[in-house]
Amino acid sequence: MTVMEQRGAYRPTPPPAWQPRTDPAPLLPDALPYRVLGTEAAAQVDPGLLRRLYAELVRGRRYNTQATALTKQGRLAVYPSSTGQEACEVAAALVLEDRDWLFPSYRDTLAAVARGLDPVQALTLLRGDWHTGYDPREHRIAPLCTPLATQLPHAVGLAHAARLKGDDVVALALVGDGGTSEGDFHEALNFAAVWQAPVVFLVQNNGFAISVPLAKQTAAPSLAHKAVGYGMPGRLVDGNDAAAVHQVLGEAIAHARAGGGPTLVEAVTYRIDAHTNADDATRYRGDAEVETWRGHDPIALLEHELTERGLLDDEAIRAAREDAETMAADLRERMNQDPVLDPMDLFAHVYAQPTTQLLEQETQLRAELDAEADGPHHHGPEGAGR
Ligand SMILES: Cc1ncc(C[n+]2csc(CCOP(=O)(O)OP(=O)(O)O)c2C)c(N)n1
Repeated sequence: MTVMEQRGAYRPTPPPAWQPRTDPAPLLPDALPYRVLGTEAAAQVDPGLLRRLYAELVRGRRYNTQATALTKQGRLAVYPSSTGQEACEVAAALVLEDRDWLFPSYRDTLAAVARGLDPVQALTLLRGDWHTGYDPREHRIAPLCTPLATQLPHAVGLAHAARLKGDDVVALALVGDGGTSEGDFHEALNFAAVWQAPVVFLVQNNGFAISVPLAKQTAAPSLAHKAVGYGMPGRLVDGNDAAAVHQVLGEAIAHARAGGGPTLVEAVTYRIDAHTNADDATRYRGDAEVETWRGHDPIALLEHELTERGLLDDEAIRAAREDAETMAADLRERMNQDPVLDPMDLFAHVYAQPTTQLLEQETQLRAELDAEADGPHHHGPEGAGR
């Protein structure tokens, strides 16, 4: 037998007990971010929904500029702006049913406001007044999460528990591009897929994790591709196309609700403002890049579609802007009032059973406040202890 004949006779067999698993092909994201506005798909979208999205985008942009202004006036400690990302924020809020849950990060106060949360309550945490500032159960909005990606395992846990209880609830969790490099992202996606939990992950890829550009923190072909390794579908969408984000999230939520399991959606967008008011973005990115993205503005994209098709006239544009001004004036006025706070509230709702350390600190603070109430000169040198 020749060597070639021997080779021909060789039939490799798979390792023992190996079984083919999920076919990765259907899980792969599209090559290009999905678009609706400016395409034929736009004609399929309910004009009422497009107009609603438009009004909310205009309001959302105004909310962002007002909140940023409040940081400059010392009325808000910090504000992570979502200017440029309003399409993701608004679509995420509008696509959910009342019974569903939203799991936001610190950048997503707008999503919470668009879901119905009072704008002042949404900013309580960022003003530094209170732990969360609202009752998460009232609007089914989990606390705004500052530790990156910790909201994701919470979302999976809630979704899985709801399914075990037979409740028709889907959880939508928001996270940034930087957050996808966290261990919590991995654990959340892994368990979500293993349990087929009714949860949808929306990654707002806004280009940066503070000053770190995406290329410096992941080598993945796209963030949507990360889904495939966990065995769930990944979808790539233009994050500035509100109709596209709404559609893709809507499909993912319907899939989850029907028992089809989780989806990872990557929305490609851009953070127009600095990371927060404490960041100087000119130190790590050029004006030209920002200008390019201004040319792909979520409000302009939708306004163009609506006006082209005669679905929005000057009067409707004016009404949307006026409504946004009214919201901003109300926010300004209420945020300019000094909040009445009880420092002892610091200890409320931290643990169901307070720790010994916490109880000690509580006693100490109580004593300091009592001493202060007795007279301002009782605690030694000026400013000591405070
Ligand atoms: C666990 C953890 N590590 C680090 C930080 C500090 N930190 C705050 S925001 C941020 C960048 C996050 O970027 P990304 O996830 O892309 O979200 P974006 O702020 O762009 O919305 C970092 C590193 C944090 N909040 N939590």
